[in-house]
Amino acid sequence: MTNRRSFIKTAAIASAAVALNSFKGKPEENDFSSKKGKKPIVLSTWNFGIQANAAAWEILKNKGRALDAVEAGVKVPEGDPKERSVGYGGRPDRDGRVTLDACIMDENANIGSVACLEFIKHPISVARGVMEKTPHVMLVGDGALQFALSQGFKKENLLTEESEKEWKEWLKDSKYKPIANIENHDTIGMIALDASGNLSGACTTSGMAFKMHGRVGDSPIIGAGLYVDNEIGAATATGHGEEVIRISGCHLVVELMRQGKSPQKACEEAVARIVKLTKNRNKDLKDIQVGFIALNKKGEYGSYCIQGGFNYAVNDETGNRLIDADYFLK
Ligand code: SD4
Repeated sequence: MTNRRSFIKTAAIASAAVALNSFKGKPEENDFSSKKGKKPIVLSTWNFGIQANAAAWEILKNKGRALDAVEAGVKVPEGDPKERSVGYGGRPDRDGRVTLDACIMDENANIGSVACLEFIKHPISVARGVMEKTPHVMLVGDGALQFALSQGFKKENLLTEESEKEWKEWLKDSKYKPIANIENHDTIGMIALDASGNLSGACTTSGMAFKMHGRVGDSPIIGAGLYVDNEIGAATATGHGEEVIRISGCHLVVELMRQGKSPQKACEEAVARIVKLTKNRNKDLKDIQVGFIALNKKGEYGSYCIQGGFNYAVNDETGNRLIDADYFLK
């Protein structure tokens, strides 16, 4: 039986729901699912986002430019040989070659990208060079290397003993089957909003371990692994690049925010798109991991992924912390 007190409670909840539902003007303001941050703020993928954010924060807290912050931030894991899917120490392709992908985008939609770049420890800085010093937006393979060398980057061996050992172990079966959150857990995508209210982003990776030589994932592709629209927000992705490219992932997330979705809802909808396509294509969702992080112009942010296990780091004036992303496959 409904007593008076529970009736009043139910009625109050119902009228609050009606009030929310009848608010049609700006859907985003009805949606409290995203987390609130305050500029300046920086977000990046995975555990090593903490160290990367710390480097970016040094620039952001001194009113520096988001573009400089994201470049400095992602250079931290790029230069760390212990990080096995980014830059130096990254796992090689099936021919034993470490080939790197990276891209960068600023508040004026300037873009630069390199793909399948060998022997250069900081592909993100080469991508920035492509953006600032060439008439193009993307250089690949030998051309990217040639450009890097012309800009004074040093040619180095990026295959560490550990990565070589793993590759030789892999060669015994030579089975290409990326494992969600294991082989593919190291791409760093970073997005930042600076004190002047400008957004920028960077993304860098050695891609899927033991990929075919020449394979390029989403990370160096503007619109797939990274997108920034200074009027709206920014997004970056990690995981199976093929799936992110299929839906133009980060451009989609930003466009969903443009339509009024919060960063959280935008990430959820992009993941839902991948889920649907995976089912349509009769593929097993359990074999796939994709995670998005998104930040809007107000400093609100969110994240969503297919499987549990993905986390991201957030740094603003309240500190630098790791957050576990919510996920679809529960
Ligand atoms: C790729 N998206 O090359 C990258 C891999 C990745 O965490 O994100 N790893 O497909």
